[in-house]
Amino acid sequence: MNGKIVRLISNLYTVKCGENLYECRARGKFRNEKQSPLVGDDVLIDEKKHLILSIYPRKNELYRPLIANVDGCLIVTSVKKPSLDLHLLDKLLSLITFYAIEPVICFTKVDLLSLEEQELIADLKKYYERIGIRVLYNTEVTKIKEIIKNRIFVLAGQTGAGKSSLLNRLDSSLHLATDIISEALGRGKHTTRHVELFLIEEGFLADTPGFSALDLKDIDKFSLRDTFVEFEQYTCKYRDCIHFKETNCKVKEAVENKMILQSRYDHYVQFLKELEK
Ligand SMILES: Nc1nc2c(ncn2[C@@H]2O[C@H](COP(=O)(O)OP(=O)(O)O)[C@@H](O)[C@H]2O)c(=O)[nH]1
Ligand SMILES: [Mg+2]
Ligand SMILES: [Zn+2]
Repeated sequence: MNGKIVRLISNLYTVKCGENLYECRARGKFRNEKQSPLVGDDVLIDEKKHLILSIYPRKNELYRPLIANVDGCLIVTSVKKPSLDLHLLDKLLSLITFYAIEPVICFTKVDLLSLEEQELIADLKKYYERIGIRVLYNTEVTKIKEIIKNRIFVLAGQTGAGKSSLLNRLDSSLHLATDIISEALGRGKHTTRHVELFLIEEGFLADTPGFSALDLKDIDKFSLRDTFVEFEQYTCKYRDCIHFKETNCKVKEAVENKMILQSRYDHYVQFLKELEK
């Protein structure tokens, strides 16, 4: 029978075949082949012996969390408490774009802002949308569900940004613990390997926050440059212009003319310097 692995606790996999769930173990041969099934894998199982027999080819695999076939990442970004962190947002956008996964920005806690502050967030939303990134508010449950539909998404974002609350909003039967305190108390749970995909209507969302421990150091400077997708439309004097110390740089001109957001460019230069170190 064909199915998808939706949960792994210690060495026990839960495989979803249509509407049914099967608890399976991985066949011994995987260990010899130094391969192991991952959450997100499409697999062939022997449903009577409760064994995973083989893994279908993967589109990609993430290490944190360990999930295969990831289509997108919801970057849960709080605008207050914790305050808006555009440096982190741009870093996550670059990382996710580099891994060829679709980033989607999800702003939370806009209700804590004054109307004036809300305008600033709306402007920011427009900028990121203009460069081709989808941006939503956590209140837009229907739109978020549409994006996840038939795909696998992971969450990213700081502690307290509202990731668990978002999952609860998407599926009120989940009752996930929210708040920093309950999360801190739950730390012990992470000693066993536990990765789980929640079925949100017809899509999957991982409960484990991804990307937080990753950084950009494995990326070369040209790849970093290319993750800033809005730079691509400018043709500089030098074809391999890195838009930093070069003269006649159209990207730097665009920053001066406010066509490119100053914070985006500043973060780009900061990441570039981190790579050079
Ligand atoms: N006012 C407000 N509070 C929120 C919102 N989303 C989450 N919270 C609160 O922020 C705190 C942290 O949320 P949680 O979901 O645990 O964050 P996580 O660490 O990213 O999983 C909790 O007290 C939530 O009730 C929101 O949109 N507005
Ligand atoms: Mg949480
Ligand atoms: Zn340039």
